[in-house]
Amino acid sequence: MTLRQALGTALVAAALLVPTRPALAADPCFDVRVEYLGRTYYGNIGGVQYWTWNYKVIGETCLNRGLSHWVLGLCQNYWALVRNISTTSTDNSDPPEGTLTTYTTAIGLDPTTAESGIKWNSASGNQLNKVNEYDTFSFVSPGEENLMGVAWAAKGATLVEHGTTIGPSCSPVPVETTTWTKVKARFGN
Ligand SMILES: [Ca+2]
Repeated sequence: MTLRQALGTALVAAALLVPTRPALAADPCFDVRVEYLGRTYYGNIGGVQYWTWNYKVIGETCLNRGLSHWVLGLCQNYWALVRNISTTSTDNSDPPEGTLTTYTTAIGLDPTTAESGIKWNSASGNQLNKVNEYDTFSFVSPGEENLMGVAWAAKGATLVEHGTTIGPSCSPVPVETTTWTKVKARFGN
């Protein structure tokens, strides 16, 4: 083809690549932040200190896709020790949609965000889908406060956001208290 024909073909192809959408349609956006609200002492279980860890997830900047789920990074060493993962949040941050939000929970690898730890899935009630709307979360786990930060990930529609917050450290790994006699017995002496 001639140069003019080639140029025309390229222009048509370029025009086809321009997405068409209603002028007023908002681009999908999803932005939350995770705030660490501190920990309270839970108790001594088998010689291991347990704490209740508290968090708040808040919509910010631009949020027109609801929170599908979020994951707080937690070392695999602690997975079997975690208990009392919260499944509800009651708040007045979005009154028209109600005060109660329920979540299902899981522990492990979330393939959609590639984050491993505690996962909260939006289940029913008032979904977190507005700027300044928030829900609160908690769980009980051992671990020192890791001021270097632990990872989190959150997903709304196809949008994934990653960040860091404060949470249980990966080390030292909690160890059940034992006696020298029991240790020796374990090794047959
Ligand atoms: Ca809402």
